[in-house]
Amino acid sequence: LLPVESISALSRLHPKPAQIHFQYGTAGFRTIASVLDSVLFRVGVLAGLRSKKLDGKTIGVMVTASHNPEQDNGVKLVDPRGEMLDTSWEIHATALSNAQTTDDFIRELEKLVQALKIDLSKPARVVYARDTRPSGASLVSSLEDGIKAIGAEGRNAGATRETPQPLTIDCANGVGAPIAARLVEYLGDTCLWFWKTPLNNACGADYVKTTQKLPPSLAGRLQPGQRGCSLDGDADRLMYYYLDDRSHFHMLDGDKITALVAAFIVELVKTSGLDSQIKVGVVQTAYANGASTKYLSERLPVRCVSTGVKHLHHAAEHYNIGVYFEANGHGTVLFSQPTQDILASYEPTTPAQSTALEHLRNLNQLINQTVGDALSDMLLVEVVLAHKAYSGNEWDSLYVDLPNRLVKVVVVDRTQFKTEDAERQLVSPVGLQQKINELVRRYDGGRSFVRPSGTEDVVRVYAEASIKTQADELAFRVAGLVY
Ligand code: NG1
Ligand code: ZN
Repeated sequence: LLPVESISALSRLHPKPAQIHFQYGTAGFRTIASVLDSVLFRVGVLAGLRSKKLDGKTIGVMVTASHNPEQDNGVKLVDPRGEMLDTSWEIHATALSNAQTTDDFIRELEKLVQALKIDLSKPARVVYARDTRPSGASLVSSLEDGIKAIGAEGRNAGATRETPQPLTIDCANGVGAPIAARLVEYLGDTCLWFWKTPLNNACGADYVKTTQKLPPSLAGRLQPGQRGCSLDGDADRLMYYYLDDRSHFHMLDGDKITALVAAFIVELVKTSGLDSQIKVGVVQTAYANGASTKYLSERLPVRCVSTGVKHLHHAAEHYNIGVYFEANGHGTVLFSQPTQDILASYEPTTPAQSTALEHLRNLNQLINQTVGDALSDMLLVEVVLAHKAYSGNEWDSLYVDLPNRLVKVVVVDRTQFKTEDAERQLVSPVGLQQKINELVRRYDGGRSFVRPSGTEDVVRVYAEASIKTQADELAFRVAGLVY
């Protein structure tokens, strides 16, 4: 019942070097990488047998030599609940790895199957990964041969880092376009550049945010799974988006950028061992999606301020590292001067701390802390996505946006509308806020506020609810109260 033919054929591609004795110990097999080829193949077969023995439960295989020098490598097996391989199987691993010829190997396997009464008709599943050693890729392919030889189902959980999909940049044909063109020369195939439409016409960050649609000129260019971004004409706003497998459009706005970047920085500060000295905080406005506020508040301090970059920027200066993006894509990250001094002088004590510190120092260089540089923001997003190996979909899944609706109402005199509490409460016209509150209470997950625009002669009404039709309805009913 053992698939002798497939094992023999593949085993001959991975002969055991003569005069070497292998030993499966606490660290699994670990030695100079150049002699490990046959071991990896045989571990693949063994992992399949172990999975069959455990009724098809998944066995893990990790290809690494941990802190050893780069020219070493190794492999260890992990049992289904993440624990070390059962010690009684270490002997089997050692015996299989030392069989000199393919025939010896087959004989050892038959002995093992019989002695342990392994039911070969059971399914087998193996999940594997490797570290960054140069020898890793070829050792993993030997392992895959072993997994294939025994007929197990293998899943690569991180043996190779996939090259990120190229980014499509829409600069709304504005001032970002010639700069993006120069950037593309440096970045080569990793980003595509595009500026074929008239300035701000059915393209750009504002078009994306207000219509929640892909700029028509990108239709057909952006492939399913790919991400793109739009800057506005003066290149101070940034909107991301991607098409899912079914070509559905998903927008990743300033709130999503905040969540991505803030979570990444918090993680680096913690890993670097600086979390008692460097406090990271977020600034938002009332237009931030409620789901983003919830996601962020569970992780770090969040402040809400009045609309407009000057308010956000000022509040962000009160944190050691302050992250702020308006939902519409204006924003940046600020590192206070004392924080920059700490980053410059801090002496890490472990390799992990040292790597995280280096990332923080580099971020401080990368980010244009003078607000209004959407290309710098874009590079920041790209860096985080690459580090986290996130696709658009994984980024989007950090939290799920609450359905929302923004409407403009033309009124006779917008100066009648006065607010407090970071524009979330109307104090004038008197009595209007109570009416809004009464309406909001009737909607599941309802939230709504009204404020006069600072840039247009209108009053803006924002509403959120747990379902889209309700958010729309709430917005229009509040608009009805304002009008
Ligand atoms: P007003 O018009 O005050 O809502 C708009 C944006 C702000 C900010 C400013 C400045 C919304 C709801 N409002 O302000 O976020 O970007 O323009 O450009 O997006
Ligand atoms: Zn702008």
